[in-house]
Amino acid sequence: MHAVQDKLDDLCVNTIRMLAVDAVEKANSGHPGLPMGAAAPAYVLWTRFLRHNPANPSWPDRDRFVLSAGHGSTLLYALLHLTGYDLPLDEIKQFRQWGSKTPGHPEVGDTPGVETTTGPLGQGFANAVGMAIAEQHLAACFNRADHTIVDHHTYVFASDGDLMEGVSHEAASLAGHLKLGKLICLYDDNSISIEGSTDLAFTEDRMKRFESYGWHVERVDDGNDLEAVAAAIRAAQMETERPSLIAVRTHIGYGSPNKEGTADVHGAPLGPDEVKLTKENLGWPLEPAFLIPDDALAEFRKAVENGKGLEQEWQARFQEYAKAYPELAEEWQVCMSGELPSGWDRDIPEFPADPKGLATRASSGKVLNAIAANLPNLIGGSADLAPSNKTLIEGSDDFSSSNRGGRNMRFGVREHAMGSIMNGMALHGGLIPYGGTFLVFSDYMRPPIRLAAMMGLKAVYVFTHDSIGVGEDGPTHQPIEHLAALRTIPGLTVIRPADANETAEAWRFAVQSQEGPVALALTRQNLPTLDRHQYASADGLSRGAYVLSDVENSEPDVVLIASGSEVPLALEASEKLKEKGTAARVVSMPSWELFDAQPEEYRNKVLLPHLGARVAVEAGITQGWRRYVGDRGELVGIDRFGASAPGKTVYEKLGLTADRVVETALEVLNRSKG
Ligand SMILES: Cc1ncc(C[n+]2csc(CCOP(=O)(O)OP(=O)(O)O)c2C)c(N)n1
Repeated sequence: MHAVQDKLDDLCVNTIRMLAVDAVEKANSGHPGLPMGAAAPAYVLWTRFLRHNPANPSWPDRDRFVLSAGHGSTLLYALLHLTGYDLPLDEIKQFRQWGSKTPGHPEVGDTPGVETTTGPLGQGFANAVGMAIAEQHLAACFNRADHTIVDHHTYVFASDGDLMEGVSHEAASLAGHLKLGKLICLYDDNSISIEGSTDLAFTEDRMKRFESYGWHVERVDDGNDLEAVAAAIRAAQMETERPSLIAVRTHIGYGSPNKEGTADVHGAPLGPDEVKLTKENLGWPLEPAFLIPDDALAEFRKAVENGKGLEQEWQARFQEYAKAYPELAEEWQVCMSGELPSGWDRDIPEFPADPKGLATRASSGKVLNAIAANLPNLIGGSADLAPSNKTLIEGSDDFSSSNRGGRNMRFGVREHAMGSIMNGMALHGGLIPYGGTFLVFSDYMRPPIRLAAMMGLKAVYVFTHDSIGVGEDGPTHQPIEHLAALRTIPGLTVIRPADANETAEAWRFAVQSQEGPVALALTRQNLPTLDRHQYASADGLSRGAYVLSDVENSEPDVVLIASGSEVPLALEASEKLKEKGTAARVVSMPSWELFDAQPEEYRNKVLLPHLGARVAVEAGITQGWRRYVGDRGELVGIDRFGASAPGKTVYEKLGLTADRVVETALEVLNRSKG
C-alpha cells in the first residue's frame, strides 16, 4: 500500500480516523473500522470536490452527500465537525449519548449537515438515487439556457452491506436505466462484513454488475492513494451520461496493528491497548484523546470560506435569474420552502351522489390529476401498476433519460426502491413524491415507509386493491394484516376513504400535511358515492372519524364504526336495524391517527363511550379495533387469510355482510341489556 503522499494530508486523514476511534472508545459502542478504512477517500471527496456550505446546510444547490453505511456514522460526524458545521467537538465526545447531536447512526434533524437517516443498509444508496432524480427534474423545470440554478452532484458512500441489500440492486438498476450521470457512488470495497470475509456470501463481480446496469465503473486499488481517488472522482464527474461507481479498495480498521482487515474492528471499540498501538503505529500522540492538530483543522476549515463563496456565487446567479424570470423564481421559492402555491386545490372535484359510484382508486386518480394541474412539483408513479393504481398524471410525460421534465415516474417492479427513492426526492427538497402499488405489497416497501415516518417526510403512498374485494387473485393479493401493520408505524397517517368525496379529502389532507407521510388505502371495487345532503359532509375526514348518519333527536342504541369499503355495509346494516326498531349511528372512521389526535371531547361525542353497544367493521384483521368499541363492543373483521373467488363471494364467505353486522349489533345490544 502506498503511503499517504503529503504530510498535511496524512495528518488530516489520521485526524478523521482518530476522532472516530476516540468517539467509539469513549462511548464504548460503535463501529470504528469503516471510518478508519475510508477516511482517505472521504477526505479527498470532502476537501477537493464536495460543493457545500457548512454555514448553511440547507443551501438548495449544495452537493448531496449520503453515508449509506450509516454504521460508520463517526466518519460523517468527524467530517461535519472538521469542515465547520455547527457540530462542536463536545458533541463528538457525546457520541451515542442521550440528547447528543451524534446518535449511533446519522439521523436527519439531529445533526446539521446529515442529509438522510441511514443505518438500514441499502437505504441511503437508494435515497441518493432519489436525490439525483430530484436534481435532474428540478433542473429541467427551472434552469433556462442562459441561467442555471440547479446543478449539483449526489455522492453516496456505500459499503459491502449496502451493495448486498436488494434495495440497492433495484435502485442501481433504475439509476442506470435513467442515466443519472450526476450520481457518484464511492464503494468502500474492504472485503469485510460482520461475520468475516465477504467471500462467505458475496462473490459476484460487482463492477460487472454495475456495468451491466449501465453504470460507469472505476477502480481505485489503494484507497489511501489520494491522487488515484481524486482522479477517479474527476473521471466520474466527466462522465455525464451514466452514474458512476468507484470501487475503492480500502482496509477496514486501517492502522490498527492487530485488527486491520478483520471483522473484529467492525462493531466494537478497539479497546485501550489497541488504541494505543494504533496511535503509535500511525504516529499519533497518545494524549489527549479527540486531538485535532491545528494544521489539520485549518486545512479542513477552508471549507467554510470556500462554501461561503460557492453559495454567494450561486445567490448572485439566482438574483440574475429572478430578474430574468421573476415568476419562475417565485415558483422556485415556493416549492423549495415546502409551501403550497395558492390555488393548488381549486380543481379538486366534488363528486355527485351516485349509488353505483366508483372505486376509490378511480376517484383518487381523478383527484390526483386535479391537484397535479395546479401543483407542478407533485411527481410520482407506480411500481408497474399505474393502470391499476390510477397514478398517471394525464398529459404529462414520463420522467426518463431523455426527458427530465416528465412527472410520471416509471419505477418498474421495484416497490422497495420506489419507497426509498421517494424518500430521497422528498429529502432533496422541492418535490412532493407519490408512489403506488397494491396495498398487499406495502410489505415490500415497509423499510422506507418507516424511515419516511421517522424523518417526517412528505410522501404519499397510493395503495390500491385494499381488501379481499380484490377477489379472484386470491390470498396472496388480498391484504389482511396490512392496515394494522401500517398503523403501527409511528408518524405515518393511514387513510382509508369510504367514497369519492372522502378520497378527495384524503388527498387534500395528504398534500397539506406537514406531519409526515400519508398512506391512502383505496378500493379496487366500486363504492357508492354517498349523498352528502343525506349524510354528513366528507370534510369530517380531516378529524379522522365523524358521524356520518345518526338518529334524530335521541341517542342511538348502537354505534357502528367502519372504514373504507365497509362504510356502505354499515349504512346498509343501520337501515336494516332501523326496520327492526334499533337506532344505529354510523361513524365513518377513515383514519385512526387523525382521530386519535382529536380532543377527547370530540372523540367522545363521536363514539359515545358510555354506550356499550359499539361494533367496528373493517375487512382486515381486528387487531387494534377493540379500543374504539370498548370491552363490551364487538368486531367484524377477518382474522385469517383470504381466498380466491369473486370479490362479493369472498366478502360473503368471510362474513363481511350487512346481515352479519346487524346480527352482531343485536347481540351486543342484548348483552349490554343483560
Ligand atoms: C438492513 C440491515 N441489515 C443488517 C444490518 C446490521 N449491520 C450493520 S453493518 C453490517 C454489515 C457490515 O458490513 P459492511 O457493510 O461491509 O461494512 P463494514 O464491515 O465495511 O463496516 C450489518 C449486517 C443493518 N445495519 N442493516
